[in-house]
Amino acid sequence: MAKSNIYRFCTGPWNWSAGQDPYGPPTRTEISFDRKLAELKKIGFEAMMFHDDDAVPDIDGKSGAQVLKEAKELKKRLDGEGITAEMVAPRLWFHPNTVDGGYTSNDPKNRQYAIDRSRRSIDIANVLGTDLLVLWLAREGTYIRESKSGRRSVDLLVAALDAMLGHDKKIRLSIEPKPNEPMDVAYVPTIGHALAVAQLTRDPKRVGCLIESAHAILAGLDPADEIDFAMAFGKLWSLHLNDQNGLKFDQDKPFGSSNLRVAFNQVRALERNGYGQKGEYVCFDVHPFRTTQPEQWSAHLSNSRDTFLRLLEKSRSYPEKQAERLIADRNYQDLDQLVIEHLLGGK
Ligand code: XUL
Ligand code: MN
Repeated sequence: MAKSNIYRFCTGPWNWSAGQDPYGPPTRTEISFDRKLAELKKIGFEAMMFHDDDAVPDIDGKSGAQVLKEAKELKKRLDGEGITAEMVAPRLWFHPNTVDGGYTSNDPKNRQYAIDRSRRSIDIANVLGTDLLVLWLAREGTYIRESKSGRRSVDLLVAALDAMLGHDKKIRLSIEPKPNEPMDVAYVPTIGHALAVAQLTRDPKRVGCLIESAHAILAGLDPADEIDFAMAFGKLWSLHLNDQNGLKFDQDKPFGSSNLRVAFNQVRALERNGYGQKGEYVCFDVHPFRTTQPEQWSAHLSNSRDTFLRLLEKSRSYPEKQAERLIADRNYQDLDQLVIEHLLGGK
């Protein structure tokens, strides 16, 4: 296993998925949470990220006191394994109350459900010892545009973020933008949108973002540019590295699987901005292929980590001086080939 200097790695329990897709059932048996937890250290990971109901299953049927009790039990188990909880994210896309969105639902009762559940997630985050709440705004958008007002949706989103910031004076909100899926069109499709919404809240300093490579690609953007943009504002508080082959369903492929050069440029962007130096984790939101055999159950994670570390070496050995000369001469033709040769390992 290659060594990393400052980067620390993280993933979520949902990333050991069992192969189901919209067209077919699971192809592997589910793996127990205990087995996943015990596996993390072995594959070079130090942290786990949680949806609220990954931390406390069947959360909606439990009292506040029961939720906290179970969160405390989980914290003990994490401590026992030496694993940190990186973040908690409210899962606002399964429950019948979220069919038409959570914070931007047209039904006020459903909007209240979304806010209450987010507050519960913050309480869980507190118990697990993390100040990071991740918001993937899954259904905050529309299937048909005329069903909601975009302007009203921005106001509702800001009101929901304000309720979360008011619930806990220390919590930081990290918005994970995605332009589509499950919705046709989402209200917060890019990092620019996320950071603009942050500015409207009661405490913009506590609202930042999370970049997922596949989500940026689905928005037609280069994830490396999204990283540079977010970090120019000091707002990249978490990261979901993975890969995506063009504009189709969200694929969550292993890091570098589709486009090694795009992956290389993400690592370079993280390096030049000092990602990780404030304790941020490199998380992989990747899934095994439907065809993956059970005995390969963690390979998508360890492979993503290995690829990241190999690209880190490539980033650190990149011939900067030579590249600078070519840039000064506007010789982008040779610069292009320099990058290709460097990634290929030289002649
Ligand atoms: C969905 C996605 C989620 C979030 C966490 O595309 O990436 O898994 O990362 O809710
Ligand atoms: Mn993600």
